[in-house]
Amino acid sequence: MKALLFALALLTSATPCLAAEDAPRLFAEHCAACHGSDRLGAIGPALLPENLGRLKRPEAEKVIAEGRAATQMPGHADKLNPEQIKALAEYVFTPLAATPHWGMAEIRGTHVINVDPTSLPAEPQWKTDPLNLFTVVETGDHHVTILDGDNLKPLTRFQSRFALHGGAKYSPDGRFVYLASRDGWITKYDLYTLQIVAEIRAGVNTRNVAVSHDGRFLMVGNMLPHTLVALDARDLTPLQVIPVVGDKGVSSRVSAVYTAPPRASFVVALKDVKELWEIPYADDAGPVMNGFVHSYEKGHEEGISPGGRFQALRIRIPDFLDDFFFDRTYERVMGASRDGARGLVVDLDIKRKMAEIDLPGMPHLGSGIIFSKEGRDFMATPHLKEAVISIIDMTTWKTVKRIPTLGPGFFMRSHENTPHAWIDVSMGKDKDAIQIIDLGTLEIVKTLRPAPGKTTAHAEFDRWGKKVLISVMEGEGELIIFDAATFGEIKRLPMKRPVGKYNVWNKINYSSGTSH
Ligand code: DHE
Repeated sequence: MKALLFALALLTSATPCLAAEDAPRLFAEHCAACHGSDRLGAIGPALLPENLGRLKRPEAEKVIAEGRAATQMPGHADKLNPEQIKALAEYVFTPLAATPHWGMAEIRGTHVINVDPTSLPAEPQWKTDPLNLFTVVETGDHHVTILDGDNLKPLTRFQSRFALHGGAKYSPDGRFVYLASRDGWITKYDLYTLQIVAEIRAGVNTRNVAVSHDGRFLMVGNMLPHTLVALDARDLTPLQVIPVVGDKGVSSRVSAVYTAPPRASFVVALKDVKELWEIPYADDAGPVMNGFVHSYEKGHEEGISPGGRFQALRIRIPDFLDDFFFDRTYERVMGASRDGARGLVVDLDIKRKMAEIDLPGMPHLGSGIIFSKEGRDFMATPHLKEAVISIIDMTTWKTVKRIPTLGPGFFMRSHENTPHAWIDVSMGKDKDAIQIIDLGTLEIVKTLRPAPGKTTAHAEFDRWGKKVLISVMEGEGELIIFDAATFGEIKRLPMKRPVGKYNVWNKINYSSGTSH
């Protein structure tokens, strides 16, 4: 009998059929020390499906087996068999049973102030144009390069939090840059002294961050948990956690939060509730009308300022919004619906939908641009699922032209000093192509393939609109800099999967050719 049991035990250990319940045990043994027993992250990143972004399962298995270069993640192939590795990869792609709690106490517990912001020197500690710098996010090895836009040489390169995502945001004077990671870390970096000032983890999975136009506040929009978190821009002290709950009691992930400077407010789109929120931040912003979502008593959690400084106004809309874009007045918001079938125009003053836009094919409104033609404003947007750029008349809200491209694309850029817009088509088979549109004729005038076969995307102009920087988004990638007028190549800089790059001047002046 003993021999039979032994043989059975041998058989089961040799059979690569791992019970699902073994995955949590393996995780606790091999991963929890760095990634947290709750998978919310510790010295290593959070291992949740929401945070793993576009990482594919086979890639996850490879990382578990072989480790990740230039990080502290070691390979586990010598300790785990292929089935165990598969089970672990399966486990990290399984959503948590309940939305994790990440309230004021947890947020405060992560706050690090490296430098007293009041002790910083008033002038840059280097000589170049401070308003023509670029912050370049390199996700290949989780670094950021600060690039001098005049001589195209890096000023410095530093390690960032894991998986930065979304546009870097600047203080109104362009001195500080704020970076958000998918894991919820917000970093404040001083461009004058080239050092990190403060960091805080505002969420478990963060969508993006907005900076108030007066530079006083940051508003962080989270997917996990369902919150908005207000921070003091000086040192990132948390001010308030606002639960994102619709008027029927359903909570929602945040799709995006952006600043509306003339309104002194943050505007927030929601993924799971048919509402658009506006959160005024001016000192005299008080309860001016019915419809506030949160009062201190009802809603917000452990706010520092009594009464909850930030109060959200809700606007009911007929759809969930995945992304949005302002008109020049910031009175109107163009939103893309979650199913990608149509667009809505919402008037923030009248507080309701005022038009629908014919926009199938998942428009990527956040990276659209505004340009003027014969005295009228037009908006141009790429689509994630259609090989086309849509041009929308911002007076009639009609789609006046659809420019066929080589494939669906992610990003679009222009500048006040150029007659062109640059797009990528990186979501299709021609992922190595960059196309240039003449905004006068609305025709494609040039297609570039500077790195054949490699994913090439995300253009950004320098402050003068004379140079265009493009990313070759590969592990061993590069930035390629073009002359905006001749389309000729100027320079290449090797980089590790450079994704986004953000010019200080264009951002702080809310250039109509770039994202805000
Ligand atoms: Fe992004 C910006 C959402 C996938 C690179 N992306 C943004 C913003 C949002 C968003 C809401 C605006 C943030 C801001 O600037 O404040 N991104 C999404 C998605 O929903 C999507 C499709 C799925 C997801 O995984 O979240 C997505 N994004 C990606 C990528 O796969 C990209 C190409 C590579 C990456 O880093 O993950 C990517 N997103 C970017 C970049 C920006 C961005 C470079 C900044 C655009 C800009 O120029 O301002």
